[in-house]
Amino acid sequence: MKTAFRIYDMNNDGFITNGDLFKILQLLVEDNLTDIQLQQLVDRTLIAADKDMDGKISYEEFCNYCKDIKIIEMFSMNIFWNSRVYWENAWQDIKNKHHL
Ligand SMILES: [Ca+2]
Ligand SMILES: [Ca+2]
Repeated sequence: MKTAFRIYDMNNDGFITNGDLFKILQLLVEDNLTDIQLQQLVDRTLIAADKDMDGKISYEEFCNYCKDIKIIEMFSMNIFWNSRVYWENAWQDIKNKHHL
């Protein structure tokens, strides 16, 4: 879980912010989404995960959110980075979840 959180927390400040999420998703989706679509996904994810509404996702919020979306599966395993098929399935889940 901690590892997954660190992957998301690109600048290692202990919180996942809008900027962190944007960067990681940008890496993940490559050219499949425009920046605007990407930003919408980031915003929705933040709103969904940020329970105390301070605009960033703490480790606890991240854990709770992952229980819902199972995103942990793809970020907790390095398999994700090498497996295109695995990612595409996971991405489909995200799209369903967020009604994209
Ligand atoms: Ca951060
Ligand atoms: Ca928060």
